[in-house]
Amino acid sequence: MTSTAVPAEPSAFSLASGRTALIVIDMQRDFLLPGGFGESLGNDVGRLLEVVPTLAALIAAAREAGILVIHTREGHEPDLSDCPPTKLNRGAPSKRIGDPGKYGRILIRGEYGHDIVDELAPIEGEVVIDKPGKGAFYATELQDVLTGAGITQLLVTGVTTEVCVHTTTREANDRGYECLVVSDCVGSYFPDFQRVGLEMIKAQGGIFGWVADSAAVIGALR
Ligand code: TIU
Repeated sequence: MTSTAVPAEPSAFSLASGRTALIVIDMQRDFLLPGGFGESLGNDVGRLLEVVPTLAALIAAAREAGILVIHTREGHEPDLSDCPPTKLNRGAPSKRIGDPGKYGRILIRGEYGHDIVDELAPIEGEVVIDKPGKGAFYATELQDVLTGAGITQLLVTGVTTEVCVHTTTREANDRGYECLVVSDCVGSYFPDFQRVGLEMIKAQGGIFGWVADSAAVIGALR
């Protein structure tokens, strides 16, 4: 199997396309559009929308290169049986998970707001992982999907950088996956968290993984 060196920090990332999946974390209307969960937590959701065109281009390049694309969605069963009380109540959100929002019940599976924004909609053959937590491995089939597909490397994208992207990257790193976080395809409501979140990944010799921008990754996929 051939591998291609992606210019990355803290060192070049050796991308083996046959063993790589692109994971797109939680690009859901509830996080990106006004009236959803992100806004109910007091956030300026506009910042996350900036990622959409860049990520759409990376997804297109991955599809073209035959890379497995995996999407995740954070959310809960309609009866909230999989949502711990701490998550429901934390931070006194203006609307809680399960309350009616502009796009249906907030962060509930099957609701319009829970689904992925139109620009990044999964296509046939792509995997969609529904997760109740911030990490994509907790209480999901992700590990089995990756093992079954022979994946050992992840290109990590989505929102938010310091929450679900970080949790998933840390979980993946502990499981032995090589993670390349794509800096302009992850987004945060907070510019400082975006900057420091990326620094934390690549610090200490790449304690959780590597960081590169989408131009570097797309260049290696061609
Ligand atoms: N609040 C926040 O920054 N993020 C989340 O609640 N979930 C994800 O990051 N997907």
